[in-house]
Amino acid sequence: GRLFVNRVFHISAEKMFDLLFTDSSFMRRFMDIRKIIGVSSTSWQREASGGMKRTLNYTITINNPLVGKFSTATETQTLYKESREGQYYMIDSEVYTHDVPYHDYFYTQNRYCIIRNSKHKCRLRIYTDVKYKKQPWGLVKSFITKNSWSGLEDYFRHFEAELLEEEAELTQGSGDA
Ligand code: YK8
Repeated sequence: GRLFVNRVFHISAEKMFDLLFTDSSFMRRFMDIRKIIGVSSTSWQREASGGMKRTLNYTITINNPLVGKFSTATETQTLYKESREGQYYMIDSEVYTHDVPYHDYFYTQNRYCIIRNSKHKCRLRIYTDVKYKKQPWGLVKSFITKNSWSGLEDYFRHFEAELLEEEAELTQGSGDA
């Protein structure tokens, strides 16, 4: 896997969770810019295991010439029961892209860790892995992996940049920099 984001933000852990994992205006705006459309989401539901789960469905716009322009996707997010409100949040997200070539072979697993650093700061880590449900032919596998990494890198670089903008807006004039 790869660590795409690893940075301290001048945003509290609680606020970071809200920005990323609720229907926040930040996420709505970001999805808008990425042309992720038709977003529907369940609410967070308690699991028997003690964790929480929610599922998102949406259509992504792809700019990879090898692939069609759109794909529907399903993202299942699990908030681990070890998470502590305001202190530490660990969320695993599994993303299935249903309309890309070889979609029945792979999915993407993103792990988000939000760790309280101080009252107004947290560290955000985003770790990504491409997972295989069945083993494709070697050449196909490297093709999938390569194309997934480039798409993911582009996405998370943009995501980090937008979060930095959000941080700047939130801290503006708050006087506790
Ligand atoms: C989520 C992983 C792979 C996929 C894409 C597939 C190419 C297939 C190549 C063929 C287009 C928002 C990605 C990047 C689409 C976007 C997905 C996003 C960024 C030729 C084999 C969507 C996080 C996420 C997870 C997986 C990403 C896909 O919040 O390359």
